[in-house]
Amino acid sequence: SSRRDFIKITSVGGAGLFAAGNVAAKYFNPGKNMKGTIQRTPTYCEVCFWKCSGWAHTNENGELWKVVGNKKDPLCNGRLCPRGSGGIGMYNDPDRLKSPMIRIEERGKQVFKEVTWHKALEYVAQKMEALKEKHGAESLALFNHGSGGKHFSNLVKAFGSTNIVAPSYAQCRGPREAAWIATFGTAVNAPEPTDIKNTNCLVLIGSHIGENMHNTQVQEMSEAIDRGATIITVDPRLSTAATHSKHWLPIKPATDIALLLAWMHVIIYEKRYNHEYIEKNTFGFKELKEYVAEYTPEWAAGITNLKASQIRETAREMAFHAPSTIVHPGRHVTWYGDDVQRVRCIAILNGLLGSFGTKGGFYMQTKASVPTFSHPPYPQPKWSWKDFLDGKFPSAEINVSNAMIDASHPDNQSDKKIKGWIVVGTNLINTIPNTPRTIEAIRNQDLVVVVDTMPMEITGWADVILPECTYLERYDDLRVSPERYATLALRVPAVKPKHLTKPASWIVRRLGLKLGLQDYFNYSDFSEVLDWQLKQMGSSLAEMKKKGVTVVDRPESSLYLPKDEPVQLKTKSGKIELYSQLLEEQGFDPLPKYTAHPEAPDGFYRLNYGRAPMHTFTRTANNPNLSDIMNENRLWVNPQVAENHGLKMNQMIWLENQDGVLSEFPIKVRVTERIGPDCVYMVHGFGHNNKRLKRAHGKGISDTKLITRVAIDPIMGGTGMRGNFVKFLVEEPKKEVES
Ligand code: MGD
Ligand code: SF4
Repeated sequence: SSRRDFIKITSVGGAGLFAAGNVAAKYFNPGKNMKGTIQRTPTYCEVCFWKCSGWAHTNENGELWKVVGNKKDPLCNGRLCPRGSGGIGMYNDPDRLKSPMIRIEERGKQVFKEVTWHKALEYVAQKMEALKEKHGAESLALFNHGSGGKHFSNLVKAFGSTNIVAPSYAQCRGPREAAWIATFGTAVNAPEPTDIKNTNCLVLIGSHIGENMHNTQVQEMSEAIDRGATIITVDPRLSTAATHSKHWLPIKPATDIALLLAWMHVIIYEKRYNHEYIEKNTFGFKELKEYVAEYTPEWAAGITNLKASQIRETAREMAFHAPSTIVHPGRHVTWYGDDVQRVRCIAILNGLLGSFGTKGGFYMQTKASVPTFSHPPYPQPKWSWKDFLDGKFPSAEINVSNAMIDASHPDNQSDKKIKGWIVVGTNLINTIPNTPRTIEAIRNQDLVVVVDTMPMEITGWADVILPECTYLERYDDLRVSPERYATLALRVPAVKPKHLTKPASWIVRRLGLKLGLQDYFNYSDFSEVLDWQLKQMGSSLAEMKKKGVTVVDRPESSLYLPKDEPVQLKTKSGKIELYSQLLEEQGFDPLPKYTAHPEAPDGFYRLNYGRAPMHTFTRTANNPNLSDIMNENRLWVNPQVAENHGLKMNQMIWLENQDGVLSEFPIKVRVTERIGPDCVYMVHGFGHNNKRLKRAHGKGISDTKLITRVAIDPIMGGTGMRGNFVKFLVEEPKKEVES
């Protein structure tokens, strides 16, 4: 198979590499007059957080036409993914929030009245003052995801709280960051520094690049496939990546650590590592060698349902290509509660293969540094989330969202309590597992403010809804991602905000003024901040508006660690810690241990979930362009399982989990050989129950609602979500479920 049917990314010209005919045409605004002068305005995409930079095109009437990639941006190489091209659907969505609103009935009943911005912000400011008076400024938490959150962080810190949190840590990347820090002294960060462009062997463990559409990774992987690089995919499901792999290992879910230990065993006991490299650069090789002695491929085969010969063969192949081999750290890695240790295994393997800081392995990231616009120092809070954790989750480098739910919950016995929420750009109801607990925490708040572009499940629980305009209608901070090259990308409004929506930068400034915090917002429009920052860096807003992106070149040699010198890392030993002294000191296993996880009860199947290339989490389900391509999720069921339960293709069924929780809506069955008999699979992000989402309401089901059993990682607090089991209900259940 070639990249042609793998990659589904639009090119600058718009014709693109779409497999299914002219799907790209759907992304252009139909019926708009495209004659005359076309304006292009720089932006960077917010449909996911890869942040590809692009150009928004408007016609002579100032109407938005299309968004295309910026050729100069190494994060997209001039091509946006299907979601990014469909970004204008966020702007055009008729269901968008249109006005500030205040709740007029009980929380959660979703009865609001439209109010002016003045009234809404007066209300919020008054409630915030009351909160400070009664519980202290620290009782305010900011839940955020995306660029609006950056503006609100400034406000919340100026107000006196550092209880700021995003789901991208404890529901996503957190375990891998902790594992990497324990092994290499540095986090993986996003975008991942995987040198796929130059690799000869890419190993994916439950990381489905291609369905998980992160632009440059997908582009580089497609090229790697064309170059004939070896792809090894470990997934209980024949994912898109698996179909393009030389080796597919259909592992029994929840047993990955056993496989990873066996791979180490083969590499070490068959002496397929570079002795000199290991000697010079690693710490704890002897301990690791002794430790994995018993973890033979035969041992792992019994646990993983894989063949010992295949485990051996794939380990040899990885070692053969080393150090130009990447064992990918994954992205959404909060699965079973021992996730730091699973990713530690991945890190150790990369350490054994010598791929860290090596061409074709992991490059060393770099990043532009932007001067801070002057403001007074933030007040020192009396307590922060670290104090609330009180030594729990010692490897949590940043705040843990589920711990903030605990701090907000009525059962919180500590004197450190969260009593007010500002939620910006995150649909917590469908994002943090164990929804009933999130709702109990919401009910316990004195104030809930939600800043969103759409009426989502979380806005239904707000006291005040503040409608933000979309990324195509606003300025935001400069994009500075850690990458191969230091880059800056600019976001400029291509069109005026629709309805009464406003940019987060405007909202926080107005709120700041009402709270007497004007010194923290020393500008009248956010463009002044950008211009000042760019001028400090020798450019200007006017110049960047023409370029959209600036790239600082870098000699290739500086991308990798010097070959002849020993590594000097920020670990305790300064070396790659195969044996982690940090974890040992924190009271955890210094070498990762395999533990068996609970199995599905009779008649139940493990609920597995993932991504689709045309959607991001829950945020895109109602997008007119993207729902046109995929408007519901389906339940993948193995043919044998389907036969045992009498299920047919496209039959609508309901699900019930191990705790008796029912799906709110039915889901269509997809009978497919691509999934094994021990789990079922669905794409995350569907099953919306907010009726204001006219396109997405009741389409498919929400995996989150069925995730009521959560295995918390003791090392950093991540929420393991894959230990939930479902059974099939062919008739609509009678029981009403609270949403
Ligand atoms: P979404 O669910 O897409 O992502 O979780 P979230 O960040 O909560 O919700 C995004 C919200 O932002 C939506 O309400 C959307 O309307 C709003 N929004 C979009 N654009 C803007 C904007 O410009 N401004 C404002 N103010 N709002 C905007 C993601 C999180 O979910 C992550 S990172 C991962 S990896 C986890 N994945 C995951 C999973 O796979 N399965 C389950 N069950 N749970 C998961 N939770 C985690
Ligand atoms: Fe946008 Fe796609 Fe890039 Fe994500 S990967 S930022 S959705 S173009």
